Amino acid sequence: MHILHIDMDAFYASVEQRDKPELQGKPVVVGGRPEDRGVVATASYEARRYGIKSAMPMAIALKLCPGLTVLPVNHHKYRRVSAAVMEIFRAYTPILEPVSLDEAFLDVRGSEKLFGPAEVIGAVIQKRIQEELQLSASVGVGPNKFIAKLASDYQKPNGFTVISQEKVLQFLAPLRISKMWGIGDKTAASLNHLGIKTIGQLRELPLELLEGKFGKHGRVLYEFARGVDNRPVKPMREVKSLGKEVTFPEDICDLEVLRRTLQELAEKVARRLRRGDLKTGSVTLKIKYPDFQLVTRTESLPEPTDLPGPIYRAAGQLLAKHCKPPVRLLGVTCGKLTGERQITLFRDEQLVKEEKVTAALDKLRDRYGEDVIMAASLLKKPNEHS
Ligand code: TTP
Ligand code: MG
Repeated sequence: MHILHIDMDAFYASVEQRDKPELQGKPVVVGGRPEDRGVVATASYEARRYGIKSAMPMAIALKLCPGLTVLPVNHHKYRRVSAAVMEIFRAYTPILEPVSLDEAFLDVRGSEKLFGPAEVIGAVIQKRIQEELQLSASVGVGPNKFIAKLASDYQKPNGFTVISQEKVLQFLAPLRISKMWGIGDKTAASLNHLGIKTIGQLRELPLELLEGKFGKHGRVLYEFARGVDNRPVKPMREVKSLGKEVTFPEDICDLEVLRRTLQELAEKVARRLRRGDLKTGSVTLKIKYPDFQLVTRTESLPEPTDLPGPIYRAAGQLLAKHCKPPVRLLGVTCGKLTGERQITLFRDEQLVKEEKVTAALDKLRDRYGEDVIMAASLLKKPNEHS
């Protein structure tokens, strides 16, 4: 019993209710606007009482609960809160596997001598999240990931469920198969067809039948039904660099095409930096020639950035200096990543402007997808390029 699964309750909505006390105890959802055909990202537990759920069209949510407060998604804020939650987790074990912004697995096998048994660690973490962040989390403790995840879900919100090895079979038996990991609508429908609704009933099916019906996945179902799960908690490796590259369908001689490709790569890498709340202090240009010879050149930046402009300019200078077309592959990698917000006294006018434009573009991308917009210069024909 060394595995914890911790999941924040109604995460986005709880963060908003915490920051706007007048919304506490009220039905609140976070998501897209009904006039944009937006959907619910998450609903407060008060809103769930009206039948409102994640992924439901906002227009329907408003019909179910006319007094509903609808708030936009504030990714930046949730990422910040998520980082604080993960930092609390990390204080108790380095074997930490974040699954999404608001949930993670922890393997505390090596920490129990120091902090006490797994359930004590779970209780301490839950209390710290409440006291330090004014948010509630549900904690599951079990012998493996599968059981810990079901346990954290068992008594939400603010749940605390410990399932020891001896209790596993008894705990699983009445649970609906749709709660099981890896059972999607299709598998569930096909099992329902056999009259199987609970994990206890699933356990009665022989291995051969499950393998015959679901292939490799059949064995997983067989084992999960018995509470067996040998997947390790995989600690997240620290991100040291972030890069993006393209191999051209045919070798490129035109420097202008290479420059535009660089700009696209810079846009993408910068967007990934912003998503991770990271800034880069160095840019590496990677060039592979038709004979597979590989050249990399690195340039430090005057100040850390998460904007495409400075990344593109540094990469472009390296390109002008070192590149001898034709080129087979081009890549841009950002290194020297930092997480902390840097305060700069002297802001470059152009950068301030770019920051504003980039933030506006990010909003559109969050709403409509990555590919809807690109920098205007990417749309220009080569001879129009300034
Ligand atoms: P969940 O942990 O699935 O949901 P939750 O934290 O809102 O509620 P609870 O755990 O108490 O049942 O997801 C975490 C966050 O991820 C959620 O607050 C919003 C976001 N999310 C979406 O944006 N879209 C979705 O469809 C889902 C399920 C979640
Ligand atoms: Mg959650």
